[in-house]
This record gives sequence, structure tokens and C-alpha cells, in this order.
Amino acid sequence: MRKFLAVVLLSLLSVVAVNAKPLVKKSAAKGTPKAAANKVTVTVTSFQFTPKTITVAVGTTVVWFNKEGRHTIEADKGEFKSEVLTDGKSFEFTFSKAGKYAYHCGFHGEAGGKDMAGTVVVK
Ligand SMILES: [Cu+2]
Repeated sequence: MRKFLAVVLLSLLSVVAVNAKPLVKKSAAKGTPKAAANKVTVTVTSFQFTPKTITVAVGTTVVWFNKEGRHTIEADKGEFKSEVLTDGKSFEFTFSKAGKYAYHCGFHGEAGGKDMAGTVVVK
């Protein structure tokens, strides 16, 4: 009887050990460093940028994702300018220098923050 119990206990232990294996793998995967994303998205709709003003760290890539309509992303001072973006298209620009970058849509806005316009503050 004792021997039988011992065998049952042993087989139970081995089942637990097998089941525990995936858990160990999971926690090991958690420690794997992820690639630094460093991207911020601005949503483009008709006729605004959301958020209108964003503040990011130097080196950040800002992605303008166009949900609807035809728009462009143009820096007031010419640091960047996108092609015409149609539905579902996006434009990105990496800011490597601190500063205040005002931009606007070439169709629906103007330099100086008028109408469809926004600002990226890089610190
Ligand atoms: Cu526009």
C-alpha cells in the first residue's frame, strides 16, 4: 500500500512538473527587452489634428495617421512636408532637434496655426 501511494505521489509530482514548464518559459520571455518604440501618433481627420499640440522627447518619431479625407502635413518653416495623404495613409517624421514645430494641412489650414493646424513641441 505504501509503495502504491508513493508511486501515485511521484506520478502526481511529475504531472505538476510538466504543467509548470510553460509557466517557467512565460516568465523568462517577460524579461526579454522590447525594441524601443519611441513613436507617437497624431490622428488626422477632417478637419483637425488630434491631439492638436503634442510634446515629445528629442529623437521621437511622430506618425500622422490619416483616418479620412485628403490632407498634407507641412511644417510652417519647411522642416518636413508629406505627400497628399489619402484614407488610411500615414506620414512620419523623426524630430532630432529640440524646438517648436508648427505645421498645417496644405488644403485646410495655413501657417500660423490657422484652421487645420497643429504643433509638435520637442524637448
Ligand atoms: Cu486637411
